[in-house]
Amino acid sequence: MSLDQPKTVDDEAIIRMAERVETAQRYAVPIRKLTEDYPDLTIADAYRVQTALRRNLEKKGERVIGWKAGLTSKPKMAQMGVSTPGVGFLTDAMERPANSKITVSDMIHPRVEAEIAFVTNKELSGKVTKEEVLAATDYVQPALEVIDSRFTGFKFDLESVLADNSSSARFVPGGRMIRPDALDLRTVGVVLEHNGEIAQIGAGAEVLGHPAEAIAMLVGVLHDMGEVLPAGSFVMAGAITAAVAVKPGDSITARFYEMGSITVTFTE
Ligand code: OOG
Ligand code: MG
Repeated sequence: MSLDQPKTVDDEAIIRMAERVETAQRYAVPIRKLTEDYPDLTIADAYRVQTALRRNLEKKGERVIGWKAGLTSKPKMAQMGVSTPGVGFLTDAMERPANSKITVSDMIHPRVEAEIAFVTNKELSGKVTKEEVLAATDYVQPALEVIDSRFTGFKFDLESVLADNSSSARFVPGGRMIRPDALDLRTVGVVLEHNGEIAQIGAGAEVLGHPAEAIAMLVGVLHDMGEVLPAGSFVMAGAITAAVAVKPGDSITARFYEMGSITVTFTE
């Protein structure tokens, strides 16, 4: 992941792009991919847009409580046609409790993912190994993520999706909180059920070989952005399987081996 590419757009254009993404998010109205208007947008530029969006939301009172890695598994890369992982930020306003009803009318075309989340108890910065991630992990737990691309047709390229905060929309921590050394996270299986039918099946090793590798990747990207991962962060490692589209009336349950399960339902 290299963020030392040349900047192709000035700060004003970055701010305009961040506003476009924020407006699409607020009114749940899709927009064109940013690269249609800024074809030379680099990954570094895309993270500048994401940072501008983060600052705007913070100014409006949202609190960044953690981060997410995305596009870290082959099933996700194949589903989206993007083969490089990325990161996004999570705010308190995106969090929903397990067993809750999640509204969909304030999203464009939501999809659900089953993930393993890490809660840290030490700051992580720079280039770290998966062992260092595990040593800085207080506990791991299951999470559902509801992603919602702000782009028409849920179609994007790497630059556009990173600028769109990696499609972050809602997240639902749940299941059991367990010590990271109590289980081999590579062999934790997950069964994702959609309206009671099995929709996706996978195991933790889909995520860059080990979910902690995704957190190490994320810390490296944060470093390139001039940020660290503070102690007490909630960090999702990325979807283990392909994402499942949901509509009002649907229910989703993710059952994790030894880590419990999470159910949510969706309403208009
Ligand atoms: C990008 C976000 C992917 C994950 O867990 O892989 C993601 C997208 O697919 O819209 O959150
Ligand atoms: Mg995700």
